Parts: sequence; structure tokens; C-alpha cells
Amino acid sequence: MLRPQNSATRDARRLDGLWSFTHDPLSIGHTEHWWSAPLPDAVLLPVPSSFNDVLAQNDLRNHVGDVWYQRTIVVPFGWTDQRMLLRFDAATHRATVWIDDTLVIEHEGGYLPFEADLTEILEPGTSARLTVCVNNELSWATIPPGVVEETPNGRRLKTFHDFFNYAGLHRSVWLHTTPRAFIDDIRVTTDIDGRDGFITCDVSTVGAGDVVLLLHDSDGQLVAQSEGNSSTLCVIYAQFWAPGQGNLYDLTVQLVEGSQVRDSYTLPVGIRTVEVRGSQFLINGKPFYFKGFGMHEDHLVRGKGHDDANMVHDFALLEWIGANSLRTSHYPYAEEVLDYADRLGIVVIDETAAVGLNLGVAGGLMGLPASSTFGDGPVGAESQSALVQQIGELIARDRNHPSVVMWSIANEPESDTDASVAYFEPAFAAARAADPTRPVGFVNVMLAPADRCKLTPLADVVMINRYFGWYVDHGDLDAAERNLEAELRQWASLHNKPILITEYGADTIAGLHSIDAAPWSEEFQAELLDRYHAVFDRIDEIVGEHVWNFADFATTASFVRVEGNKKGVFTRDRRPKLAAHRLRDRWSPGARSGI
Ligand code: GCB
Repeated sequence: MLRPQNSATRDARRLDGLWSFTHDPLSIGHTEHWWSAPLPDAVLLPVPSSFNDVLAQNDLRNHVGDVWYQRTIVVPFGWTDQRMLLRFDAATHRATVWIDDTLVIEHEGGYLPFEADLTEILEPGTSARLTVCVNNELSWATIPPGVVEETPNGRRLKTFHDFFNYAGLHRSVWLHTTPRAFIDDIRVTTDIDGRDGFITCDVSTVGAGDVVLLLHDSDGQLVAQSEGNSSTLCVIYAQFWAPGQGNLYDLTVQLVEGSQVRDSYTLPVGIRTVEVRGSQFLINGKPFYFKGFGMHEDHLVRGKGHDDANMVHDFALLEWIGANSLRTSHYPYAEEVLDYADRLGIVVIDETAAVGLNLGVAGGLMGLPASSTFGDGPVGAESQSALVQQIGELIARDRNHPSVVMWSIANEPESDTDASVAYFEPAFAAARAADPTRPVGFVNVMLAPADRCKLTPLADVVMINRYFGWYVDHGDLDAAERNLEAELRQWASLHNKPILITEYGADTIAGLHSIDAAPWSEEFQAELLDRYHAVFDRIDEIVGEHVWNFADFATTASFVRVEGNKKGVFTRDRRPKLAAHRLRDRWSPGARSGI
């Protein structure tokens, strides 16, 4: 599914703005056919945005169930003889969509796009009522999992992940066209030989016409061309995409019939290679060291709603601090983020929304007996096929982004049981089948150390989250440094793979200072990071460090959270804590550490 774009043959209109909105605490919208008339008790709510924090209403913030969005769409006369499509960049976690009284599409999975073909439904030159029911419930069958509980105070959603369950229309909604004969999909893979680059293109089309490929460099010069649905373009003396160098070419794909261009689509392409060799992670054949963060799509007021200003500012802070990479913890981010990472040369680990598939973590933290997640546990075949489907959709969406260098199948799942292997084998297979060019991994949790983790053999890279000094050895940085080093050396000796530390950090209240670096103070966070870095610098197999987290973020309330998770090195409104300056000293080009 190609993203909407304006081209000589295509029209794309964002439907963003204020939509009619109502929430449905009694779950009566479906029985009352709310799609067939103006929504009852509607207010105006911005799209894109999470619905939770925009209005000052507690019941809406914590609402579990359906919410309804509605607006009028106008179809231009000029769209006669075009295919007309309605696309949602995301609806969290599931959506049902009507045009007037006709149900046109349903989709499950809160962070990936879907679209309905409305060609037979819309009439150019008329308008129509668009209604969307978005539901934010999770279950054992969904990715991520959750449980809806009935309480005397209403329905509550119990989640097994550490971020607020923001929901709604988080990303743009589009009404767009393609010609009747059209370019359906494009897949590019790239290779390098010396100073030359190769772009292999596989194009699928519908309807009559031949495929023509034109490649322009950033000055607009035509540097290569070819014909046919499958072909390879060669770029002599190519400008490669590389970390810190977002060199892109414009690949224009045309569907041509005689002398007529029937359809035209332009895709930015970066030429680069990714490879895991022994314990090294190579980009363009050179060892790469990840410096950066696990992040969240999380901002004041708009929650997980995408916003270009916030995105550009977050990337500006990444540049300021000297980061070269990020992980889309713990779900696929807006495509705008990947586009921008492509342009800036920021390296991305692209993660699914499979977070919370580990009942041992909840039990472990609460001192409860461990219960199994898979096998005898509650997570079974339905969840497994939801994950496989999500991996397919994720890779179909993101495979052409040069910034994406690795797929992360899951964050901190149960991984020390045979049942976890049975659950994840099809997920790894699906990722490898959909994309043989990128490494695949998952993020390991402390409960499954190197000698017990059974999923690591399926992965190309070891990605681990460790909280020595915080959740264990709390406040004791000498013990933390010792135990971290012992554990990392065990990983290095048992698995011949690159090791990337995908999370480490400490909750820190901005403005809290302490001479003796007490936990929660800015000094403690900075010192904890220093101690970790000293260990990383002593172990050759470590290929990167992603601090948890880039910024403070919202979570559900809990006695271990002070108005959210405070492990950010920036506050939620993006002010640097002491640790941010410390990281900048370490990461900036030319800094002392030389990593
Ligand atoms: C983790 C999780 C992350 C949490 C973090 C924490 O291991 O992957 O989602 O937010 O720990 O701060 O507890």
C-alpha cells in the first residue's frame, strides 16, 4: 500500500482538522446506528490527536470502549474516472468506518495504516458523511495485550506495558486518488559495490501499461533509468545513505501506455547496506555504534497524536545531544518520523506493538509467583496470528526506508520457555520472509539471562534492557557496575552476536539535586549512565547504547510512577536534565570518549 501523494496523476487531501466527536460510555452507538445521523452530544476534537487529554474531562481521559468521529467529505468533480481511496494512517486500537450508511472498512491494530477503496461508493461532485468508531480496548488476543475489568466505577483497562493507553485518530486521514490503471506497490532493495550503488526495484501494477523507472539525484539530475516491473538501476559514484548523511535519490516510477503516462509515483531512496558479521553491526560495510534512545510518541495535550513541530524539535534535540539512532519503542511510529529520519541520516530500529507479553515481569515486580504467558498461559493462537499480521503490515509499510536497519519483533516478552519459542518462531519466520535484507531481533528482559533465554538463537542481534542500580541493586552503583559487567560478559561469551543495550536508566525528577547522588536526583541519573558507559567501553561486543528514555512520558498511575515515567533525559516538555549534558559530552562528534 503506497502512501498518498500528489503527483501529475494523483491527488491527495488530508482530512485533518476539527471533527465531530462523542464518546460512548454506555456502548449504544452500534445499536443506535450512530453512523446514520449527526453524532449525539458531539463536541469538536482535533484529528490527529489522542482524545484523552484535549478536553478537561476525567471520564474521557480514562474512557474504555468506543469513541465516535464524524465529518463531511466533499468529492471534487475532477475525480471522475479516478480510483478514490480513504486512508487512515492509524486508528488506535481498532476502527470501523462508514460512508453514509455503508460500512466500508474495519481494521485492528493501533499503529499501522489501512485504506478503503471508495470508487464504487463516492460520487464526484457530491458530499458524504464519514463516521469512524474507534475502540481502545485490548484483550489477550490483541497486540499489545490487555484486560478490560468491570469495576464499581466503570470499566478499566489493565495493560501490561508502561505507557498510557492513548487512543483515537493519532495520525492523518486522507482522501486520495489514483488512476484506474495504477502503480500498486514498489519495493526497493539496495546494494553497494565499491563506489557504485545498485537499486533493485520490484513494481506491481494494475491495468495496462509498462513500467518506466527514472532516478534523479538531489540536484534533479537524471542519474539512471530503466524499464520493466523488476529491474536494477546502477548509480556510478553514488552518494550513499549513511548514519548522519541522509543522502537520498528520487525514484520516479511511471506506468506508461504508448506515449501517455498513466500513473506516476515518486519514492525517496537511500542506497545503503546492513549486515551482521560476528559481533559487529555493519552499515555500508563499516562497524556502526548505536548512540541514542528508546523513545515514545508522547507529548502534552496531544498524547500520541502526530505533529510535525514536535517531531522536528525532538530530532533537533537528538542532533544537539549527538544521538545517531532511535528505537520506535514500543510500536510503529508515524511514517513522517521515518521519512524525517531518512532525510537526517538517523538510524532506526523499527519495533512492533508486541509489548507486555510477559506475565513474569508483572509478577516479578510485585513479588508474585511467576505465571506463564504462553502455552498454559492466556496468550495463544489468536495473539500469535495478530502479531504475524502486524509484522507483515509493518514491513510492507516501512521496508523502503533506508533509516530502518533492523526489525524488533517484541519488547521484553517471556523468552525462557519452550512455549515462548513456539509462539515466536512464526513471527521471526514472517519477518525474514517479508524482508530478507535486514537483521531481526527482539528485546530481552532481565528475567531471561544469557544462559536461559531461548529466543536469542532466533535473533541476529542481542538487544537487552537492564536496570542495575534501579530495579535491582537500587541506589548501589558499585554493585550495579559489577553485576552489569558480569552479565554482559556472559552474553558475549555465550552468544557470538552484537550486543545492543536497548534500555538503561533511572527515574529522575527534574530539579531534584543531591550531593551524594541519591536515587531520583539528577546527579544519580547522570552517574548511573557514566557507570554503564564505563562498562560498555570495556566490552568489544557492545555495539550500542540506547538510554531509556529520551523524554519523560505518561503512564497509568502507580506507586512507582510520579505523574508518569521519569526516566527521560529530557522532561516531558523537552528541557534537558543534567544527564542530557553528560550524554552530549560523550556522544557529540569529537567528544572525549571517541565512540
Ligand atoms: C522496561 C520497559 C519500558 C519501561 C521501562 C521502565 O523494561 O521496556 O517500557 O518503561 O522498563 O522504566 O520501567
